[in-house]
Amino acid sequence: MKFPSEPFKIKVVEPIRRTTREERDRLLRHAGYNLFQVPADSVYVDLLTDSGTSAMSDNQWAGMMLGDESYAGSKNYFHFEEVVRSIFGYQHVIPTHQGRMAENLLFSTVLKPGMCVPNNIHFDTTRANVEHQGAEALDVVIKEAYDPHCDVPFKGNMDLLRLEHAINRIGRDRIPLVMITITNNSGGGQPVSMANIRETRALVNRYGIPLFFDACRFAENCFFIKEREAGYAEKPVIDIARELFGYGDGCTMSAKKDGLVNIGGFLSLNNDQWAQDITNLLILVEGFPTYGGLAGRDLEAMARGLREVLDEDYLSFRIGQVRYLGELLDQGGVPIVKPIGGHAVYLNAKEFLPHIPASQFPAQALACALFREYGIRGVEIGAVMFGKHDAVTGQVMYPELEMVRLAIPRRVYTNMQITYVAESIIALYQQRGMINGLKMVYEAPTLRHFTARFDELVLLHT
Ligand code: P61
Repeated sequence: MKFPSEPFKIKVVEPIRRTTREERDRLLRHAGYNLFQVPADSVYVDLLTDSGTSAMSDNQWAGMMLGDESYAGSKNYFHFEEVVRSIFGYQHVIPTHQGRMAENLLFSTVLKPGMCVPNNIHFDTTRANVEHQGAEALDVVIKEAYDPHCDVPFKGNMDLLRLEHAINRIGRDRIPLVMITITNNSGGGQPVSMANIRETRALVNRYGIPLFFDACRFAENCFFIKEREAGYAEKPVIDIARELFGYGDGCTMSAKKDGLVNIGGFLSLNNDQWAQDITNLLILVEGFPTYGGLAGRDLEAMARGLREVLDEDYLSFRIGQVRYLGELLDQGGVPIVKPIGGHAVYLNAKEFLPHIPASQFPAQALACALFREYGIRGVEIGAVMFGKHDAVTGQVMYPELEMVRLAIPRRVYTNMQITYVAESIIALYQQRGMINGLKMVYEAPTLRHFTARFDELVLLHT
């Protein structure tokens, strides 16, 4: 089958409320045109994120009932540790309540002001946590990643030439680690090839620099390797994952993605000294090392989710469902980023709304219109999330890509709901001329997209 059907049946349902356009219009104005500020129960299909929004399996829920809530030495921790070691292969397993805490613990331990972390593309929390230490977050993805039309199979790859130049320019002593984000969320959910990871390893080895993965969507990345990379078609995805992590020295993980849980994360690594320092900090800010900010039941759900996510029937349905949405949109003429990513379809807002200049936040305007007209919530990944003021001139610097991400929660929506999303976006595309630009009227100093407020520029383009 071109698009595999669901490899599960539904046992519990959550009703969704239908709202009117008038109600959504009112809510949108009240929210300052920021979709993070609208109540979730006014959303019909919520594609804001695939993070923490998965449906857990009956097996995971059963595991929740086996939570051992002992302060120290919970049996769920040992199960979790065993599962993480069996997939990722690193010695130390440090649970955290979610991914950004793993990033915070790692970077506050290994970074000093003036240092630098190269990554294919830092996700916003990763960038913010690096910069919070006074260090530089340097993106060194291949240049094709910035071309929404360039249809190459591993668009998340590191640009090894640029990486080597950066190491020589900055100096090995100022780079405590190199990171690779799999899949590359900010570049369209694009995978990184095993060959590129192997070559990155060989390069950093020459300089004695450790390699870490931002592993949030590792199973999806490994499935793409199986589908697209020569020599991997017959390999089980779990073996691909083991090989991949074998090229690294550690990883940060938000289990809210490929851990198939609603909350949880971890940091796993081999360096004993770093692990000790991180654990000391963990005790200060998260909790005892055998629960790290989570309940025993959460650790059990995570342990089970990490195994389930490697099921290949699940993965082919999962990647297929995202591709199904992307192909419907593409056939309907809607400009999307190619190739279709692992967890999301990205609308190319610059081409969707050519009448709205970059200074009027076309992707934010598109995301708002999609909510107002059809009750669908996506997320802006463009100038609101990544735009910056130059520190010296104060001038606004715009990111190259201006996108609306439609992230598909795992095991949550049926293909009929996905069809509704595609048909709605195609209809919106046909009336795109009526969408107005926005003016930002409030921004916070960091991670501004969560709380920014806008006004609609109603008359400017008519
Ligand atoms: C997402 F609008 N991602 O994609 P935490 N690395 C990577 C991520 O994708 C990621 C984290 C680290 C989210 C949630 C999100 O401004 C936003 O468990 C590649 O969320 O702490 C999270 O993991 C951090 C959405 C996060 C946002 C921040 O939707």
